Amino acid sequence: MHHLTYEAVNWNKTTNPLAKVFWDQQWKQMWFPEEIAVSKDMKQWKDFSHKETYKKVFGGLTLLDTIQTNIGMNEIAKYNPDLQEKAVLTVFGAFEAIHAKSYSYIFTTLCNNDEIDEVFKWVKENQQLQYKANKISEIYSSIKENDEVSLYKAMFASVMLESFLFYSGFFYPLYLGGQGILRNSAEVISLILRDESIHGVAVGAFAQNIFHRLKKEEQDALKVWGNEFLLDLYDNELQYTEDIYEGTGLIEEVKAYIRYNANKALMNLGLETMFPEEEINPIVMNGIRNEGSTYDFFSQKGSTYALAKVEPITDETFQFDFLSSKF
Ligand code: MN3
Ligand code: MN3
Repeated sequence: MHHLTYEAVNWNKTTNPLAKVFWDQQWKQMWFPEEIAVSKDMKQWKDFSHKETYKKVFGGLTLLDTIQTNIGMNEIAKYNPDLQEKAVLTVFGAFEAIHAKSYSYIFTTLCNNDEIDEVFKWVKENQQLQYKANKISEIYSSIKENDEVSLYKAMFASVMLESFLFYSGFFYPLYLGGQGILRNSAEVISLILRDESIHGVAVGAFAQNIFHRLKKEEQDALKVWGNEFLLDLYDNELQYTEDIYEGTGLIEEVKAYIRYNANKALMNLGLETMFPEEEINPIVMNGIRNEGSTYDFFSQKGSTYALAKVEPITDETFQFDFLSSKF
């Protein structure tokens, strides 16, 4: 019988100080959707005029978080040789499962069974949604053993999903919640967003460590690949936005927000931004900039909940000398 030598994860050694920081922050942010009183949104929901857009937004987000649970974090954790990073990514995966489930909690509260079935059917049939799911999953499923280039690509794809693709969906509940419309559902989204911010920064940082070990030619090739990959997803995202936001009058604002977050994803990876700076709707930005204090902005329950359990995240939380990542 052939024996392999298995190594035990050793947290006594700080081989990777970042892994410990991300581990601590993620657990401090523990939350469950059932702790938010989404049922308080039911009255407003009855008269809400863009239900289709709202349901599609949440359907799309559910699919992305499902992939991130079942394929993304699993595959990246599996092939990442760093045992502490592996543990952190596995914890992130558990949070992805909470995210994916939390949309169902909102659906269950606001919609009837037929409406819910219709959304999940739409998810399988929407071309742009399936396109991005395929593009990202393909990269996740192509990681090879002991191959840093394919692992880097998977991490890059993960940051695209977490820091860029989610935001065409996040826009709507943040935009509405900021105006006191369906604000409990928006609070669930702001809790998800708080996790995704860590994931984007963490996986971006782990990817940067790999990138710096690669040869110049490999780095150059990955930069070209990354730009093409992002632009491909961006084109698809514009079509997706035109489809789901039709009739809301918000399409151009969502597109600007998509470009803003594409730039943020690139910054998380330590790469140059691609799109010029432009103005983002301040209602939506407020939900992003004050991640730690978003909870004053939303419902009372969240405010108490967040204060009791979490130290606010500020720009400084993730400021490391060797990272160029910023919120
Ligand atoms: Mn998630
Ligand atoms: Mn995530």
